[in-house]
Amino acid sequence: MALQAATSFLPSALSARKEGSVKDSAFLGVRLADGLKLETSALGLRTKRASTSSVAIVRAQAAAVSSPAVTPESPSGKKTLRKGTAIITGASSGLGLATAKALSETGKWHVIMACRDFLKASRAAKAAGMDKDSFTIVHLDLASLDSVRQFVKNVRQLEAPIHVVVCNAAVYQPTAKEPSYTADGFEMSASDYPSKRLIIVGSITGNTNTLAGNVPPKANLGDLRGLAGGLNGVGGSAMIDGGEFDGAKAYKDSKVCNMLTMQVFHRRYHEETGVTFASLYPGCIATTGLFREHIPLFRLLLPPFQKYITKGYVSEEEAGKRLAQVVSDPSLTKSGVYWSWNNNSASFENQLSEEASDADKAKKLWELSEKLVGLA
Ligand code: NDP
Ligand code: PMR
Repeated sequence: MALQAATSFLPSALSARKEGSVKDSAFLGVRLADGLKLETSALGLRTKRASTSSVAIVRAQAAAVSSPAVTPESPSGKKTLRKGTAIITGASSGLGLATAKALSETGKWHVIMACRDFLKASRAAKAAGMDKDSFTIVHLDLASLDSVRQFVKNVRQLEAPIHVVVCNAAVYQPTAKEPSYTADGFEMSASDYPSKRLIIVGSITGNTNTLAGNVPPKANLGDLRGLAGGLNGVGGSAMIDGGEFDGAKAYKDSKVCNMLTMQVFHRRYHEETGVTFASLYPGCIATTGLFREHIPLFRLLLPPFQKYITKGYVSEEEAGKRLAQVVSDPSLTKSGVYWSWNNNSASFENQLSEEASDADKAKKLWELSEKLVGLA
């Protein structure tokens, strides 16, 4: 599951365990040491004992903002205007890049492009015409927990408060006959401000309450026995439900995990921290690199099929604007929500499938993920 480690697995690594009245917060597989400086305003991960040194904090991560970032905390008492900072995983192409561009163009955001290929990200940002002062590229390979931990260290060194994290990176391996694995041995497919947000990109194809979600192979996590077995294909299955490997199903399953993970975050942290947790289906962005492993004929036919038959097509630019809206629009602060857009590009709160809203499954997914990344 690794990659969607980006989305299901990694975010689920943001754990907070109650130990008496003290709470540990960890992020992306990294538990933070006790006594770190508290940066709750930027993070949104605030604890009830925020002033005690035993509260562990995450400086370079989680949570979020809405547009102009106004803080009333200057010594003179005057309000100052400063930029929000958003981390976007997989910002080197497709939706992530389009969102980075849309945010940087507002002039109100600095984007940390969390990418595995520095050169590609740099070229992509340049080709997109992004102002070089509006972004920083920080290396992140989500297929390695060591890289994730290093990324957190690197971001902390930037000493920038992080206001939004967008878990966007993904791989889709529909033609793979055999599973591929991350460095840690997990199957690869398996992501003082007005508001603070953590966004995990979901999809319609993981929701079996839709036509698109009923195109075989359908998402189904079963009883999570494959995940419980380590998802490593060694003496166990590489699929979350414990079945035969199927690349297309692995992707859809990972999207269900993304949407479930968002809800666990919401239940565990929203009330206490005020952070908005949300997921979304941005539309079918049929031109992105997501389909790079599909046969050329499929890549040729998918855009017209989605444009003229399903009418689910959306351009990368439009999808980027949609995700940027979920990042920063002051009206989209509701937490625990899965956003979609209608034909007029108006956002609405959509219904998740029965499985993608199963609270017990979500809890089990979270707990198993915590164990697998060594946080529990
Ligand atoms: P792209 O393939 O264009 O973008 C995926 C991004 O993820 C790339 O930047 C890629 O980096 C990055 N990535 C992949 N593996 C890793 C890794 N191990 N470490 C770090 N980054 C990695 O696809 P999309 O833009 O379409 O996908 C973005 C999100 O949108 C995904 O979550 C996807 O599931 C979701 N989505 C897409 C839809 C669509 O129709 N396209 C529909 C619904 C949801 P690199 O450039 O180095 O390959
Ligand atoms: Mg789908 C009815 C609307 C609809 C929508 C919105 C999508 C989105 N798809 C729809 C319908 C159909 N698709 C139908 C009727 C078919 C059968 C012909 C169909 C087929 C299909 C395939 C083979 N569709 C696909 C594939 C893929 O390989 C893509 C996929 O499932 O990746 C996991 C895909 C997609 N269709 C979508 C979207 C958004 C995808 C992209 C993947 C994603 O969810 O991120």
